[in-house]
Amino acid sequence: GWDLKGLLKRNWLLIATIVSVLLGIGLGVLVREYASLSHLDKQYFGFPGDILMRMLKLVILPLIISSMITGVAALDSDVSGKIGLRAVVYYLTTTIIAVLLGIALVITIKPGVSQKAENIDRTEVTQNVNTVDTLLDLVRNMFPENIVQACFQQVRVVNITKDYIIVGSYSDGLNVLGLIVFCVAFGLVIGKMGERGRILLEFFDALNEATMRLVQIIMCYMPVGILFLIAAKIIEVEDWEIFRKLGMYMVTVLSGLAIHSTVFLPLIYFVIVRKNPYTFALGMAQALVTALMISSSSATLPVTFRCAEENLRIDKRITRFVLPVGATINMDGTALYEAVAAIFIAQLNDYDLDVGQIVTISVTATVASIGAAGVPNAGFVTMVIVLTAVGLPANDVTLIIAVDWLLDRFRTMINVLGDAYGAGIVQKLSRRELERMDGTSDVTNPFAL
Ligand code: DAS
Repeated sequence: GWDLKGLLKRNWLLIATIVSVLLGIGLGVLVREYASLSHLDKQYFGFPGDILMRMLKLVILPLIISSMITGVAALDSDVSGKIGLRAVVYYLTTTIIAVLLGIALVITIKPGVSQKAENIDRTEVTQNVNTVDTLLDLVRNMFPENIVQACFQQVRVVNITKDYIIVGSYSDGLNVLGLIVFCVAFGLVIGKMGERGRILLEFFDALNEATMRLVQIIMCYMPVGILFLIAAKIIEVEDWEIFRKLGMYMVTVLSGLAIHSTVFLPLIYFVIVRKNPYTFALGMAQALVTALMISSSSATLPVTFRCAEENLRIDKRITRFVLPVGATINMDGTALYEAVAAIFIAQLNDYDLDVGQIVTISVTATVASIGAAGVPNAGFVTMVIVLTAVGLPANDVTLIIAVDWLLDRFRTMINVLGDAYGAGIVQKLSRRELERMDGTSDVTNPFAL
């Protein structure tokens, strides 16, 4: 029969989030109607929400450092084989395709751009910075001269005179790109150090676990924070167009996910495996529905395994590596979502992104999706990294947070589908190694040649 208590217990955070979104809307509307708050009062009202945002930003630094270093160091031993390497190439390629698709959609649909104000005040503020300098700036940021400074400052080009580039003004925030480059290099070195590197690896591994536990605690506060963030937003809102924009934002993310999962992934699968990609997806149906229900790739993993091995008959030696690693690092849906969300926030703020910033968004969205754990709302937490990287105001995530519980489900579904296609593709590419491994070809396996 129905285990209502168990159901509530497992989904309490989701239920609390939805309830707090509704309560937040109700509270906001009530206060707006019946109380006249001064500007100061409104700020006080948003206080619990501010605290949530501060907590989310607080974990960024340990999160980037620990997850990047451990991720890269662990890869090194697993990927020694060709099978692992193929999987990683697949993960990266599809993630980047997803990011580019997201960027293309959000730039054409323009969900965050006001319809009315469009051509009114566009007096070009001609900046003295051209594309080359922006890109140089980007590369310069990748190599911070001081790792401690990179934790709170970002170097930017200020002024370009005729003959000199003066690098000097600093903007607040994290030099995310610089930290990532450092951590990847550091992780690679640790992975290659053997025994002696193990101490460091264990240290960062423990740091990663501790940080994730902190994130879990923050998640418990999230319903309270969300309630006030939303209520405060509704109270201060003057331009109701914001809800049209939010709707368009959701449409952008969902259509991106739809295109990626029904066109791009199947196409790649078909080109390499030469089998019907939609029959393949049907075989994964149960895992996809599970992902949609629980918004966690990691928790869906047992079902993903079952579908891949029993319905699609993918070799266990392949699924054993490709699925669990994929569930933690291969997140096409999350990457697409993060890129769209960051550019959406830029559009809301009338913030013109230059080429360097778009590149930064692509890189950080890819990396942030790799860094996101396969648990509910993880992509939202790491999205703040993307915002910080290009200096966008993280406070605007209020709107995004309100609908995250819904988008999270769909992107998780695409994350799981991406892992599954990966297993099918890697199996096809690795048939020689597999045959050599068991001496004979696997006759029960329809994918083997
Ligand atoms: N929900 C996560 C997953 O399991 C990722 C995310 O939040 O984007 O895939």
